[in-house]
Amino acid sequence: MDHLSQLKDTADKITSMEIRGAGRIAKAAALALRDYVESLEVGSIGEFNRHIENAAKLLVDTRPTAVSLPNAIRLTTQYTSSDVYEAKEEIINNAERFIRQANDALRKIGEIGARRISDGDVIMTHCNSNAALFVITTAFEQGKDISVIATETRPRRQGLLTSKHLLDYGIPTTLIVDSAMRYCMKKVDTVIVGADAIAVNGALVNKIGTSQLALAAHEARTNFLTAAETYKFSPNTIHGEFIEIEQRSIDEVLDRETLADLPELNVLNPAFDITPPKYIDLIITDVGAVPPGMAYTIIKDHLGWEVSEIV
Ligand code: RI2
Repeated sequence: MDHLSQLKDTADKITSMEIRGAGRIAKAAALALRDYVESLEVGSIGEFNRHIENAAKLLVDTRPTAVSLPNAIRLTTQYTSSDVYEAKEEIINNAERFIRQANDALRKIGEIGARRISDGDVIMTHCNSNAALFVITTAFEQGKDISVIATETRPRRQGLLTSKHLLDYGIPTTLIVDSAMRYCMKKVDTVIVGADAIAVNGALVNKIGTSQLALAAHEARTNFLTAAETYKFSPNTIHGEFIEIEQRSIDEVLDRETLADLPELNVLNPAFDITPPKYIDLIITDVGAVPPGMAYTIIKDHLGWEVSEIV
């Protein structure tokens, strides 16, 4: 397979969710750009720029919600040289740096988040978040006797991936259907989920059902944490932009036969929802455990975007 086909293959895998999870898609995009650039043979910097723009667009268009994707692509494709060879080197270095820092961020989030987990805690998590799992497994490796309640996470049932991962570590895990989250909340000490995006006001965009989980935790006075690398914060939201909620195929919800039996049925399949900052106790990032009100500072200090730059 040539490198453009490989790039398209990565884009298709992100769209179909064969590669999924906000962090994983960001790293896959950075890697795809690195490999693409390595093989790119062009005659001029103008041609090079056009190829990079097209490649970036192909990747960024795959999934609209997880801001990790445009952030990773922007950080990877920032180059200053007008010499093709040097510009290539810059992109390759950027991609490798992004992947290295993203992996390091997970380790730091694990360390910081594990301090919020006590011996004997019951933790509830939703969907399948690498960042949230790093917190849970780090706490377990520190010798804390913990157990986890994992929500199934319809329609794609990522809760099964989470359960398998935790069981492989030897962490006692119970799977529940999503609608049992409030019923089971009374047993829970801490809820921890991942993040597809954090807006400038500290609102969390994460897998559909997260906002219900946050409400149930709030009502029960249970801690609600989200684990988010700094590249999951959305710079565009300081420009007043909304974060688009991805609507996925209804085939994920019902099989074709059932749909054929109910031709007049409308089915919706929003992939994400928004949890207001007032329901979030802490955001566990790689630069510290911060309240949602610090989102702007993270965007400014760690992504380099400021309100003053807006024209
Ligand atoms: P990590 C996932 O999205 C889930 O919503 C999860 O909470 C979030 O990405 C963050 O995952 P999807 O790709 O980056 O399953 O922490 O739609 O792995």
